[in-house]
Amino acid sequence: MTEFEGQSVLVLGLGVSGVSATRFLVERGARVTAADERAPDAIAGMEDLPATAALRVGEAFPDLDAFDLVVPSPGVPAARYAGCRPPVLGDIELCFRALPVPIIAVTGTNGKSTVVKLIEAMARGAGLRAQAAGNVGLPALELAGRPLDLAILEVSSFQLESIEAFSPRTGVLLNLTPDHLDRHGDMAGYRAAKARLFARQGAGQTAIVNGDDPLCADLEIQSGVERLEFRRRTPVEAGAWMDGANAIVRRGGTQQVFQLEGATALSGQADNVLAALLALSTVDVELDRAARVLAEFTSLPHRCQHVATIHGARFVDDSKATNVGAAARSLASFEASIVWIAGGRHKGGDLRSLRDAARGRVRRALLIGEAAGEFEAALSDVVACEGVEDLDTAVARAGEIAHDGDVVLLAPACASFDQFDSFEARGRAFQRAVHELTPPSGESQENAS
Ligand code: UMA
Repeated sequence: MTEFEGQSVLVLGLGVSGVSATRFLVERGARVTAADERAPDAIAGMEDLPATAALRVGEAFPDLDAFDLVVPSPGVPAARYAGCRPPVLGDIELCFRALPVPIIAVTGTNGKSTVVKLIEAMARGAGLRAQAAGNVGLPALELAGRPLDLAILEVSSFQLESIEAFSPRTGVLLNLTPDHLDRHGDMAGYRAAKARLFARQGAGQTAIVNGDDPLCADLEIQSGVERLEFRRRTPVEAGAWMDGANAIVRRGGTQQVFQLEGATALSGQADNVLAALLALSTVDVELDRAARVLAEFTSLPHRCQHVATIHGARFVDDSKATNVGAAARSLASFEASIVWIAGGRHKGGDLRSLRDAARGRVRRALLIGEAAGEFEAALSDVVACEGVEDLDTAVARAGEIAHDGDVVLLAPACASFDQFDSFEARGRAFQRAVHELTPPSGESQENAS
């Protein structure tokens, strides 16, 4: 007998999470109605639904008050179920209740997927049965019933709207810059949604925040919860920071040093590495063994991904930096002088806020796409700007002007849709163009993907 046995449950939305929630609930004896407002032929997972689920597709959602429980998909705005009679529990909440293993939950505006995959790889490297899920793609409820030692959940602000008792063993907040404001109203609403990650934590649990980001560092942490922070360059009392190429982790009076020299693919990702190391320091794992994985971990595609070194210049694909905050972080993460490729379709966000990260670091900004003129207007007094025709031309131009030791960084601060179908397509085009640049004899284009 499960807590769902005989309950009448309404699942809202039949994307991957709704389909997985429907299966989970039916298997536990619930009477499930699965609803989606799209036409049935537009819904990819229909054939994966259990035959016993009642379907309401291609029409408005039924009356929520007629059910015992409502399970919304992340893409269904909270306003659609606010104030309804039955309890509302999203898949992260259901997963939390179903999993008997420690959960590390990671949120933030940028870097979430990289960090959960990094933690997963490191934990596995240290011998744990670890699995990443949630916003990263695999719905959280797919973890239920799996033989696991550790679950790592990427949780979005959307998913945090439909939790109740969710309190991860370790919560990680990476950073906060404007995103999804159409759904959360303003930055305060977005931050409040993210803050729910820590709201139900208690003794024996840990909250990890980015100490360099005031919007994260100032968040209230429950009393009795261990608070750790990571900072790019500043030593902290409890947490982690970088000292040259070494990551230092200080927790509970002891300090460990991890040499990251070999982790070239992760250069530019200090925050992500520090957050992952800190998160793993809170669970039962040999941290030294886990950290060895850092030398082999390849960044996720198009997220600060090292593509090649040509004439001593490193070419880095951060096509996923589709907003101003992500691009600023990307720029600030390199010490070297940068030839920066930016532009595309501006999604909003003040381009002038890139000035601090660009000043003194960017040797030349090569500007593409619809927003090229806006970038020039916002930045030309702090960096040398040059409008170029398209991404191929930008890469060729970067190949001409980049010096030994430079980084050629694609961090567009824009959506790709004026020129490409997706940020992935833009990243692939960048990588193709880089591989077409001829390396000098004896120099390899390593780490190509
Ligand atoms: N729907 C309605 N009515 C509505 C809204 C949606 O019927 O008012 C229906 C749509 O017709 C559609 C379904 O709901 O069929 C879509 O649900 P969904 O958008 O929640 O999509 P899923 O496929 O379940 O994917 C969700 C996450 N999507 C969103 O948060 C928008 C995925 O994150 C996540 O990987 C997946 O669950 C597994 O947990 C994607 C994402 O874009 C990658 N996330 C945002 C981000 O990273 O910025 C937050």
